[in-house]
Amino acid sequence: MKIVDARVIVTCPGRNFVTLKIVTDEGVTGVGDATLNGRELAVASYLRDHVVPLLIGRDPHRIEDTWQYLFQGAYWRRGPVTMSAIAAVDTALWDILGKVAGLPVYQLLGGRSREGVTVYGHANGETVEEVLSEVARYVDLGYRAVRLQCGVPGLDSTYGVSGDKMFYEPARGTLPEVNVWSTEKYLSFAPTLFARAREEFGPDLKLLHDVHHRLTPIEAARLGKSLEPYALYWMEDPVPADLQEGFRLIREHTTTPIAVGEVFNSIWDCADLIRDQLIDFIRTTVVHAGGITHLRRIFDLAALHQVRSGSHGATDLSPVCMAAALHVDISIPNFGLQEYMRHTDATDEVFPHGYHYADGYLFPSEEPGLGVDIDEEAAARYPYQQAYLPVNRLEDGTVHPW
Ligand code: KDG
Ligand code: MG
Repeated sequence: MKIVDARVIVTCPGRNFVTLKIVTDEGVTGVGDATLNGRELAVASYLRDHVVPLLIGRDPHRIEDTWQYLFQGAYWRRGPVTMSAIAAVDTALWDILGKVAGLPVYQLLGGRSREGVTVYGHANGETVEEVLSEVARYVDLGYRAVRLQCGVPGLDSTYGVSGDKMFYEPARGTLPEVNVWSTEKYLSFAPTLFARAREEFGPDLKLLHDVHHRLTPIEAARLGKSLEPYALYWMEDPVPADLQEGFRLIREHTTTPIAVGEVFNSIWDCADLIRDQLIDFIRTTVVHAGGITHLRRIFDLAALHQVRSGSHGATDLSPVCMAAALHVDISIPNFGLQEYMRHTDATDEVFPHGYHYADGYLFPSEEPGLGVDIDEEAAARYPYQQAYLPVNRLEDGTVHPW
């Protein structure tokens, strides 16, 4: 079997997605997500101009060899653009392999380790009351875990808090929006939200919070300590992810579990964090961390060090990524939690998929391969629209330096 074609499809059914579709001489096809929010066309060009020509004529069964060939061969290693492009190829090859074998991809990864994939949703609102009523909505839908984000009194807008419910779209506009940030206001307000949530929903519901990299290590340590009475399942991205040493300081001061990794793109971004047990959850995912092959490598290292997975699953990761993530989640021993932001109806129309949600769990498709595809005719009806992620400024106008 040989690869005869690889198409890069850019579509915007509510938000931009980049998808690679690989076609073989036997007519078997595979899909991979290559979406990098706010920088989509860079990955599309990387694929079209530099990767697709290398794929034509290759044997699609050689997944590991293709991964190494693209990674080592580029010379310029790592980075979100390169790793998203490699991820798309890798994911599409696993999809093809599953179809050839007649098995869902999770069976090729070692089979089921659990019955369903526990997911968390996003409850966000401008006020505590609004957030709590969103949490109640998720609880009614059967969710066992919810991430809470609230507007900070005195600040006009906060990253991660939007009018969108059930899905989440931080990128918009032909220029980045500006959010204003105050660490002092945030730190003094955050515990109030979780005190109320515990009061209202009791001890069993898993409560999560995303700091979006806004704090210094000592500030994050203070936040973690102040949230200890409310037993969070995790505190996410407390400090900028590139400052690995900072996590040691947080760890020395608080028992609030730490999750990080959505902007990581390789095992080298988190090897020290995992080996030194400075984190509890690694949140890398298929599309930004080199595909199923590399994500498995990261999660296997994590398993050796009692670190669990918690893959990123925001709306800007396409249903192709979600489908692939679920095959990994259901099969690995050290699964923790999967983020699940739903997609719009238009996105679901462009990406028909067989995974489904029931009672707090997602279930991967049982079809051969990943169980997801792209409807190219539908995709063509939604042309690319430029959109940027927002920028944070402090109250005096300084661009937030981390
Ligand atoms: O594109 C950026 C989003 O994916 C990010 O803001 C979402 O932090 C996020 C999360 O945890 O889902
Ligand atoms: Mg996050």
